[in-house]
Amino acid sequence: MSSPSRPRLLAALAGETLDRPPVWFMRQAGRSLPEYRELRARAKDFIAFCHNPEMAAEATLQPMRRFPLDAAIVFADILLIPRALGQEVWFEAGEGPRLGDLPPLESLAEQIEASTGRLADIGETLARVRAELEPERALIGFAGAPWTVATYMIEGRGSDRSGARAFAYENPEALDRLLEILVESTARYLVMQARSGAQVLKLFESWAEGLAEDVFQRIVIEPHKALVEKVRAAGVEVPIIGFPRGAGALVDSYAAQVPVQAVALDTQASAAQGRRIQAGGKAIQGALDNLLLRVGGPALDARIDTLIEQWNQGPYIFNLGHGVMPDTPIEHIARAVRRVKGL
Ligand code: 1CP
Repeated sequence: MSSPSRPRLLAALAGETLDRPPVWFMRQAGRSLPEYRELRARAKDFIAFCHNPEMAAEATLQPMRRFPLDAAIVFADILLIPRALGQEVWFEAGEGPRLGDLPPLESLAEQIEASTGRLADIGETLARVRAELEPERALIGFAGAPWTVATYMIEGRGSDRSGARAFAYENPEALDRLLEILVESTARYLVMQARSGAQVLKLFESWAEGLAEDVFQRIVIEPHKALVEKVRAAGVEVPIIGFPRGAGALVDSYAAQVPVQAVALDTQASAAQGRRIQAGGKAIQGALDNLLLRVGGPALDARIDTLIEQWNQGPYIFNLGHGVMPDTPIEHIARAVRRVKGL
């Protein structure tokens, strides 16, 4: 069993089966919380918010005060990397991210070294949060995975990714070069986060769906392997969670090949798929439907119990299959956390 102050999340990531799983939620900070909306209204814009360590630390800690969660995730965004590499990024109110034209790849590459320094504010946020957070609650750092970040850089906005997938077929060498640049800059960013207090790192491959097996191998699995290897080569030993959202049947191949400590599963993952990954020596995380969290009621309670029953025979981290929706009632989040913890 874990010692009283060892974070439960770290025990699960070390491969331990626990009496109950650690619990945290993707997008636990953010628009579902009134205190977040109030804080957000005081920031000049979303990017300035992410780069303000005082405000970002506060946003990170807000859900920790409200709910008995086992982990905090640093308040930042996956699109800070393209901006640090020199591509323009802004957020249109109510519409989501917008990016300027993709700069020439070699000018992006020239910015790799400087990009990590431009992200130092996020390290400062992590240090502030770690200093305030109780020792038994873990702090997670994160980055977007190369392909997911590339889809935004290529398309200039959130999309159905067909433009980025077509680019992968039409310009394979350019895409491979872009992914290589993102592997290098993201590895440095994650190393910086671990050195600043992140005890766990998570790679968000939010748009892994709809990829043919050979393409998935080339643009998801290989870059993830290279990234994890680079982080390890820098001497960083903290556990890493990979989240190939939408990978479907290809999740097994991901779990078998990418040397992460845990695979986060999306809402569609089957019980058997999760158990196979655990049997292969990795922890799993997930996969409550974020829509069910919004709906609440007896169906939510029942699904929470089912997930714990089907997966807590091995190392398991309770979470959603995708982030908390902004209009999720706070009482549902509180109720779900209490139920997982048996309170
Ligand atoms: O106005 C606002 O408040 C902006 C809303 C918002 C928030 C709260 C954005 C814009 N990003 C964030 C924070 C954020 N983003 C966090 C930290 C908060 C937490 O998890 O508690 C994290 C981990 C992310 C990661 C992120 N950003 C992902 C990967 C996770 C996922 O949901 O799949 C992605 C795809 C983004 C891009 C992004 N940033 C913001 C939005 C609205 C989006 C999605 C756009 C789209 O749908 O394409």
